[in-house]
Amino acid sequence: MKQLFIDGGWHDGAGVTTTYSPSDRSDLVGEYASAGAAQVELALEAARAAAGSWRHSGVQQRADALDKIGTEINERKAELGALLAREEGKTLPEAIGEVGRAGAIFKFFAQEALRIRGDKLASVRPGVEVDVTREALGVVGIIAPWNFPIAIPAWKVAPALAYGNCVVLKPAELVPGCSWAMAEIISRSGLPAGVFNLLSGPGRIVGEAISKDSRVDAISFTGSVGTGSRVLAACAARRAKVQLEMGGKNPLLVLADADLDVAVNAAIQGSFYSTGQRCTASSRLIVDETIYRAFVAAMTEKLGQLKVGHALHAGTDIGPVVDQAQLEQDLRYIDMAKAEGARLAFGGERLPRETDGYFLNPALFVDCDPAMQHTREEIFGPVASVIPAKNYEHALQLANDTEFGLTAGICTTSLKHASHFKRHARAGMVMVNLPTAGVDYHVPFGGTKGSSYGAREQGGAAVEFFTTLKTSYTCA
Ligand code: UN1
Repeated sequence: MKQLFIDGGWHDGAGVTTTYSPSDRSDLVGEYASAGAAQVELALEAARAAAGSWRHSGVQQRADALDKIGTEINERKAELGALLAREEGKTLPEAIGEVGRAGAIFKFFAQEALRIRGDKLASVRPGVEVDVTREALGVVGIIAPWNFPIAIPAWKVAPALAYGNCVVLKPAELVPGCSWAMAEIISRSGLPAGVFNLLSGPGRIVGEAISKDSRVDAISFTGSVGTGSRVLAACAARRAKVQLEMGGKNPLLVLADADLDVAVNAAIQGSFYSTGQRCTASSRLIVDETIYRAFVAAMTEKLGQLKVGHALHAGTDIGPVVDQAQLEQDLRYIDMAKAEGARLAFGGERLPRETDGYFLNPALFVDCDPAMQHTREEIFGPVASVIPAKNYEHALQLANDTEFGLTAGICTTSLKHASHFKRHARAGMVMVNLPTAGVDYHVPFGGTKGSSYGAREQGGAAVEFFTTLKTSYTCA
């Protein structure tokens, strides 16, 4: 059994979580200790105790540790990618790519630790100088989702450590293995005891405890709207800093002048790769009437060529759905879409394979009306809705008619429409002639409206969440 990492040592939990591959229910991935109240207590005490000196640690020490972690993650990309693909079900190439992204993130933040900037200003009072500096928050609780089992923990843990914070990481219960592997690498990176702690376990025990405990200065959360709202309420009640990344119902516009191949590739990738299990997925395909028939025909043809299967098998394009509950949710929405009168142009049924896994044929619904419920709620599966639009202005209005605002894409050869869309799409990230999912690691990530709350993640923007400002006045 793989243990919890607390205060520089390995500990048993209150229970054990056994994980099985969604590609093959007979493939036992691992047994992981699951924290109870006693382990939460140990970890919070350890993190609190370490925070006092870690906040004043040298930036070279932080940079060296993060760089070492990044190097080992990169060196073990194939092995860790295979673990990720087995545990979560994304295809091996996608999984290896995600591990590489995690390695790159650690190396990026290793360097960012050396670039913590401040300002020096003249005071309005002659003879007085003002320094504005950034300081660590203290202890940061991290609650990570299952769909990016190593990249999301990495993009929260690396900046937290780089800016001098101690960390308590709670990975999603479905994917403790990738965080365990990352924690094991971190355990050998030279960080002092208590600076990084791994608390795998259930949300109702670990997630709730760290959200409510005053020893945790801030929470960085990625997950569902429902859980995010509970985390927000717990943090608000005790005035803790919080950042939330939640759902999306991201539009991808296909204008009359789009390059059809570019649009179809963007839509296939954005809607169905990673089995559609991304908050950045292109779940609403808003297509100009003049190109509509050609687009739908090209999409169904392309979908027919995709191989849905075991995440580890060569040639698989789309892996399984992550678990039974998610599969049931996907199937419920597929039934709902049919009942609402959308036309199923492709897929939507479970697929038998030689192994017992959660294989679902990607579903493409066409002739959808923007009032239909399945076009308004996040499904988080390989299900996309094609909505016809009269022209660009209509498409833009449909794109923004959502409670979410994470990403928005447009396929067009018109500079005028692309530029207008970049300014008018109500989303935190806009993509032109690209899928709405699949982002760089060195630039800000986050959304508007119901998708996100608090400061942006990733890139140089991460400093805003993981530090606080101090203004010092000196009369020399
Ligand atoms: C991506 O599309 O590259 O949970 C990243 C998610 C997002 C990450 C998406 N927070 O799907």
